[in-house]
Amino acid sequence: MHGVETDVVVIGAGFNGLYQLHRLREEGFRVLLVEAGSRLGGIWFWNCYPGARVDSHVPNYEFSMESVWREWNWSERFPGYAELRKYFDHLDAKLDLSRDIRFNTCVKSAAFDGAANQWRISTDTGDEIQARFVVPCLGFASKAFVPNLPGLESFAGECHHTGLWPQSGVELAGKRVGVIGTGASGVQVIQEAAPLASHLTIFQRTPNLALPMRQIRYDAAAQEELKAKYPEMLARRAISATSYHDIQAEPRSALDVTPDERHRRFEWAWQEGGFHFWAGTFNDVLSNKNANALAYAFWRNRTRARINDPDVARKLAPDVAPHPFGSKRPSLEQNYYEVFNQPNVTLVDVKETPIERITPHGVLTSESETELDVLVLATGFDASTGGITAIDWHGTEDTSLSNLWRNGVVTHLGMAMPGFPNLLMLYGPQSPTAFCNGPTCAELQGEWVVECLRHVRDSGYTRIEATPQAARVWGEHMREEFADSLLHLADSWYVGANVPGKQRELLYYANTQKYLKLCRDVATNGYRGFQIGRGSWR
Ligand code: N01
Repeated sequence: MHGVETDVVVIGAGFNGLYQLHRLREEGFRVLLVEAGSRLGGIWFWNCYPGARVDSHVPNYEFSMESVWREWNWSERFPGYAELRKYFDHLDAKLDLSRDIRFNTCVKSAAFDGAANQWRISTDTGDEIQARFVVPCLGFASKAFVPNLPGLESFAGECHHTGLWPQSGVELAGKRVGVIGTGASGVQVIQEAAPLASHLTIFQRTPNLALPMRQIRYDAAAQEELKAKYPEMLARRAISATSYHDIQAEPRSALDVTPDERHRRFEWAWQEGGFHFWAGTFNDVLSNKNANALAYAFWRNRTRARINDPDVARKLAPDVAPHPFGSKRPSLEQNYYEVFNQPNVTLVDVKETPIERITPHGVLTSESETELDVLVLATGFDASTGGITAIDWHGTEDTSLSNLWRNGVVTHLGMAMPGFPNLLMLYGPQSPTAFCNGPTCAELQGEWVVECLRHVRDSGYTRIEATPQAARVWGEHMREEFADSLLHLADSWYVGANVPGKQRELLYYANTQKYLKLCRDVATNGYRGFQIGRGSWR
C-alpha cells in the first residue's frame, strides 16, 4: 500500500467503523478502513474467550438496515461471540466491506499537515496514508488493562487477558484455573470454566451486582415473529433515553409508590431479565441513594437465595452495597451464583486476603498459595482514552492528544478536539458509548458525522475544528451530569477509576436521547462551536 491518498481514513472494523465505511462510501467519499485484527468484528474479534456474549438483547444490538436484518436470524436473545462473528460476515457479504479494509494493520501515529489540511497517517506495516479526514472508531475496550501484579511474568503456566484471548482457544478442561477479576468478562469465563476445570479459583476484589440474563433460544419462526415488529423496535432506539427500544424507567420515584407497587415493578423487571432491572424500574433508582438502596435490597435477597454457603453468600452479596446498585455496569449472568455451590470452586476475597504476588506456580495471597495451570486476567480495560491515546496524534502547533488530555478529556460533543482539525472520533469518551450499545450508537452518532463531513465537503471547505471555548462548555456540561448521578460513588471504568493514576471523571454521556438532541442543535445552528473553512485560522 505504502503512499496512499484518500478522502477519509476510518480506524477500526467494529460496528462504528463499518457503518462509517458503508455510509461515507454511499455519500461518494473515498474511504479506507484500517484494522489491527485479521477480520471484522472489533471487540468480537479480540474478545473470543469462552462465554464472551453480548449484554444487549435482540434486536437492540444490530443494524437497522432492512437489507441486512431481513436475511439474518439470531439463534439466541443474547448472542455469543461466535454468532456475532457470523453476523459480521453477513454484513460483509451484504455491504461489500472488506474490499476497502486493510487488515493486520495498526495505526501508530497521525500528524496534521496544516498547509494541505490533511492528515498523514503512519502504520506498523510502514504505510503512509494521506487523508482529508480521520474517523477513529476504536471502541471503548481496545486497550487491555493489566494491573501491576508483582511476579506476573514469572508464572510458568498459561496466562491470558480476556481481551487478548488466543484465537486458537485455550484448554481449560481438567486444568487448575484461576480468574482474577469479576466484571462481565470474569463472570462469563467463570460460568464456562466451572464445569470444565479440575479446580476453579476466583479472585474477587469487588462483588459484581450481576443480573439474571434470561437467555432465550430462538427458532426461525420466533425470529420471523419478532421481525414483524423490527422497524418499530429499531426506530424506537433513537427516542429512548437508554437507547434500548423496550427499557424505560417508570416516570415515578421508587419512594413515591406503595411497597406492593414497588415490589411488583421490581419483580417484573427481574423476570424480564437483561438490563430491565438496571434501567427499567423507577426514575430515581440511579440518582437517589434511598431509591437505590431499595433496589439493592431486592437484588441482595434474590441473589443470596441462590448461594448455599452463608459466608460465600455474604461475600458475593454483602449486607451493605459495595457501591450504589448500577453505578458500575451490572453484568448479565446465567448460572454465576450457582457456580459457587460447586465443590471444585473456591472464592478468594482479595480485600480480605490480598494478592501479594504471582509465583511460577500460581497466586500467593496473604493467606496461602493457589497452584494454577491457567491464569485468566479478566481485569478490564483502560476504557476509551487508552485506545485513542495509544496512537501518537499530532495536531496543529505539534500538540499531542495525550498532552491535551493530561488533566482529563477535552472534547466538543465527545467527537472533536480543539487543535485536531478534521478528526471526528466515534464511540469515544464524553459521548454515550457505554450507555448506548455499539451498533445503535454507530448509526445514531455516526449519522451526525456522515452529515457533518458531507456538509464540509459540499460547501467547498477543507477544514473543520472544534473551538477551545466549545470544548470548555462541553467539559462543564459533563461535570454537571456527573454531579447529578450516583456514578461518582463507584470506582468503575465509567469514571476512569479502574486504572491507577487515570483522571477520575465521567467518561460517558448517560442519556442518548438528550445527547442526540444537543448534537442536532449544534448542526442546525451552523455547527456551533466549530470553525469551518478553507485555510488555517491560526
Ligand atoms: O472489566 P471490568 P470487564 N486485583 O473493568 C478486577 C464490557 N464487556 O472486562 O471491581 C484484583 O468491568 C476488578 O475489580 P474491581 C462490559 O461493558 C461486555 O469485565 O475494580 N482484581 C473487576 O472485577 C463491561 O462492563 C461483555 O474491584 C482486579 C475486574 O477486574 C466492560 O466490557 C463482556 C484488579 C475488571 O472488570 C468491562 O468488563 C465482557 C487487581 N489488581 C465485557 N484489577 C458483554 O456481556 C482489576 N481487577 C457485552
